[in-house]
Amino acid sequence: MLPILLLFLNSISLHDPPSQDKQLQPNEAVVVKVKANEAHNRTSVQLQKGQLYEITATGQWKDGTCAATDAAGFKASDCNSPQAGVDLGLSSMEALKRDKSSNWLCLTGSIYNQTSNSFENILPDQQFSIGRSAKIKPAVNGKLVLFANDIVSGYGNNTGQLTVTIKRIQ
Ligand SMILES: [Ca+2]
Repeated sequence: MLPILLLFLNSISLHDPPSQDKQLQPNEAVVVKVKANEAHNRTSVQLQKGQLYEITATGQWKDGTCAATDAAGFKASDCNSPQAGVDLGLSSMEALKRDKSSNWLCLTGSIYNQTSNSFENILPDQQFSIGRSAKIKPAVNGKLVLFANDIVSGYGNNTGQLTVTIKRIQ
């Protein structure tokens, strides 16, 4: 009997999808790494409309030769200052930022209501600013993707990563 049972269990695990997106239970949290140089960091978390989540970030990342910053990001004038000694031309590109209203490299979230794990050149169903911490009640169900706020072509000179906790509160 035992070999047959083992074979049966084995066949079940073989047929599980390799990377199923996860729905969180109340008070359940997951921790993910979010890289500054990736335009779409998959979290494998599936947010549900109407539920309440808290997203918090620790760590630092950098844009080019600008000073390192945390998840709140920085204003172009802080990088372009004489003290910093550099000018990436950020102040002339404010209108091209993926989230125009928040800082450069501010931690930002997107929700994609789709089954595909391809996010390039697809507009999210919802996008929101997070910074160091934010509470989010999604307006749609979907996959949570995180990124450093930058221009679409600006990820190559970013370095570092944040540790981000996604917790369902309600
Ligand atoms: Ca950049």
